[in-house]
Amino acid sequence: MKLSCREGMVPGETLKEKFKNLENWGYEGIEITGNVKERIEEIKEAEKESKVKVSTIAGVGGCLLSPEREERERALSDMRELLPLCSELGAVGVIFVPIFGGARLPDLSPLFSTVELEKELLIEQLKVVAKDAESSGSFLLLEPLNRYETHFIRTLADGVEICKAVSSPNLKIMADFFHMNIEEEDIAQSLKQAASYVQHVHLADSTRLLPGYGHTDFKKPFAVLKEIGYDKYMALECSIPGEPQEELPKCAEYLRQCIKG
Ligand code: LER
Ligand code: MN
Repeated sequence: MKLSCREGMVPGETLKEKFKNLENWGYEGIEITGNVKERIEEIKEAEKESKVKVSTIAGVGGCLLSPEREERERALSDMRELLPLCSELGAVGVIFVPIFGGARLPDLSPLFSTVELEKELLIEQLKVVAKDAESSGSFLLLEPLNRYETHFIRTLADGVEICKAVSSPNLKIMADFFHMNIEEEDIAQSLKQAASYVQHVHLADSTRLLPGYGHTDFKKPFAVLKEIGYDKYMALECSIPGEPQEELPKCAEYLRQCIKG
């Protein structure tokens, strides 16, 4: 398991400096969160000089479940643009959320309820864009959120159901500890059940602060990740209560202790 961190959490005047800081503080990855195409040369340059690599890319715009065709197409074209950039950078894949907030499609009962319609529309679009993922060799990473951020895919099992319906080796899910702390009955157990589909992890404590600043138990779920042979990244996605230059190295150490068990 490799530790990564969202780029916005890392101090540094330049990307190179952020990479250097993360390397010195015990991290192996960085999660890039936008304008990747415009910055591709700068990112590659920073990667070349550092042991830190790009773990993942977030920042798909639009919305796959919008009633507006342009918004759906924006999401699809962002995914198509970012997938080959992931392969160029050696990143695992592109993170996407099917929809934030409430439903925007109509309720077509008795033909389709809103959620049935959303599922069908999501699956049909993912079947197409998953082909791009397959040819790029990178993953599309579906992220379930919690009930306060989406009405739709909220558990790892919900995400796995979509992956099974799409049936592409390059469509997987990612597991965010903050959302799981709200939605899963047992985080460790749900990771075990979704094992072969989990290709990325977001880390935050129950408070959405750095791990260690809340009541989430990281040891048991990490033991499951070890047991299932998870060897990809776990990226911090949270707020830092203090000075990042002190807190980020301390957090890497805390997480390594939790991984040891
Ligand atoms: C939002 O809460 C979140 O967890 C992000 O990773 C969504 O992309
Ligand atoms: Mn997340």
